[in-house]
Order: sequence, then C-alpha cells, then structure tokens
Amino acid sequence: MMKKSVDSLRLSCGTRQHFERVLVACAGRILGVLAFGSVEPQCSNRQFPFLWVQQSVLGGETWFEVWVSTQRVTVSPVGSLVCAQDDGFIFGGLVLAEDGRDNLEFLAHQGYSAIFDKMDREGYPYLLRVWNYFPGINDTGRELERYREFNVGRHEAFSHKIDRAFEGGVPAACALGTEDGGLVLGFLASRVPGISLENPRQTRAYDYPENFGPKSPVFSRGMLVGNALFISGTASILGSETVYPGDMARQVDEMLINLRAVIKQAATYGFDAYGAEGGCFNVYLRYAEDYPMVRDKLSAEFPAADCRVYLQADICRADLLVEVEAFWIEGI
Ligand code: 3EB
Repeated sequence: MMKKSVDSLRLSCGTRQHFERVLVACAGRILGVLAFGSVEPQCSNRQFPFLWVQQSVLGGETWFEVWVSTQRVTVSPVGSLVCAQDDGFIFGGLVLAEDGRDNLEFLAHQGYSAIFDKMDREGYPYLLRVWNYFPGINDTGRELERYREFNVGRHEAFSHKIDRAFEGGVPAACALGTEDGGLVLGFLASRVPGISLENPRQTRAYDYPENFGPKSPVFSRGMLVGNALFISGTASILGSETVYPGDMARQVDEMLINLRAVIKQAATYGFDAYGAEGGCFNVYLRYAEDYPMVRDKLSAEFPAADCRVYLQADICRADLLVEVEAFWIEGI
C-alpha cells in the first residue's frame, strides 16, 4: 500500500553558501527551490524545480528557500512544469513567458490547469500552498490591473477543478510583483488533506466584493498539514478593505495583528507557533526605505524566528505597502 506521510517535509533557508551545503547534504531529497534576487542565480545541478523570483533582497544577497524531503524524491519534467515528489508531497514550479499574444488571464489559467492536471495524474489531490509572481502586478493590462487579470484566469482554473482542488480547502498563497520575467508559479500538494485557515478579522478572499476585481482571488489565510504551518501573504486589510493607505507604520502594525490572528486560528488546532521551532518570514516592501522600521518591528514580535528575509516588491493592491508570509516547518 502507498504510504501517505505528512511529516517528511523540511524547509531550509539561507544565502548561497548555505544553499550549496544543503545541495550536498540533501542530494536526491530536494523538492524544490525558490531563489530570490535581482540577479539570476547560477545553479549547476538543476535536478529539481528551481524558481528564480526576480526581486531585490534588502540588506542581503540572493536568498534560497529550499524545500526538502526526508525521503528520496522522484523528479519529473513535463514541459515547463518541473516537479519533485515523495510519498506524501509533490512540489512543482513553472515559468510562463508573456510573448505579447497571451494575456496574463490566459497564462494564469494555463499554469493552474497544468498544476491541477499533474496533481490528478500523480494522485496528490490536496493543494496546500501556491506561489504567484509576475512583473507589473499593479500595471494596467488589456483593460484591468494585471493582478485582477491574473485573478480571472486563476478563478476560472479553480472553477473547472472544483471537485479536487477545493477538497480540504483552497491553498495558502502569496502574489507579488517582480522586476521582470514571466509568470512564476510554484505549488505544493499532498496525498492527505491539510486544514485551511481563515482570519476572523478578514473576509475570505474568495468572497471579496467585486470592487476588487471581476473574479475573486482564490486562497486561504493559512494551511496546517502534519507538523507544518503555512501562513499566506498577510497585509493591512480589515474585512476586505485596505486600512491605513499611505501610512507604513500603521500598515505594519495591522499586518502583525492579522498575522497573530491567523496564528491564533492555528492554535485552535493545537499548533503553537510561538512555542514551535523554526519560523521563516518573507517580508515584501513596496519601498526599500521602510526596511529598517519593518525589520525592527518584526524582530521585536518574533525574536526567536529562524530566518527572515526582506524583499523589495510591489504588493498586489496598489495601496498596500507591506506584506508578510510565514512558515513553521522543521529544518533539515
Ligand atoms: C490580501 O489579503 C492581500 O492573490 O494569492 C495575499 C495572499 C494577497 C495571497 C493571492 C493575495 C494573494 O488580499 C494579498
């Protein structure tokens, strides 16, 4: 019988030296890598999904987020979708180039459909986490803001897959701008369902009113699976509205209140994020100059965090100045 483990997932983050060490120590067990930086990172061994997220790292160099399994993984490149899987999890990544003919709505639909097809074929029905990155997120596309165009395509792909993809709740996610390049999508899915979390202070993203776009974003505020907690991109939103537009200090405080609220939901399922080991935070800032202030506030809030990285990126709403995502997962 197929084993369905939920405790094989590990996360290890750091700069290049650390990454090189992980490559050696965890050879054959790497599920996937997200590499954040302005300059394309070199990676000799690409026997796993490797996603370059073209954003500048504040106060640092290229940052590698390495998803590792305790087991040997099987890698399968299918067209542009490269995946690695163990008994319990599948991680995949793809980059879709915009060539001027395809609009973002079409590409988002295409990308998500490829992900859902792969999950179906390999038998990992539960989508836990997705990563969404593309340039010009607040620019106007054909008619709509590009983030809204993206949402139309993503929503459509989910509607066609409502049977599978919604089982166990919609995934945790993030959606940020990049400096250049194509649509970068990453995903993590599992054989056993996770528990999707919402934030009582915020409207479910799926229920956002139409003034935020013709089709709503599809994500949950967090996902619990086995011994891991994924918290989605979290910003200064109360209900469905951005609060404190233009006021960075207040947006950071509101963001941290929302982060605590999701952590509290996880606690109702017995996950003690404040007591747990690990804790990796990715913080996205619209303006680099806000970095010291945000760093100080987050460090005061989570002094025991394993790692924090600060990235300069456009946030998916033009009035949002900051967003944080967090992972609590055992290290390697
Ligand atoms: C929000 O709460 C802020 O579109 O996948 C956070 C996490 C946000 C994920 C997504 C968007 C997404 O609406 C933005």
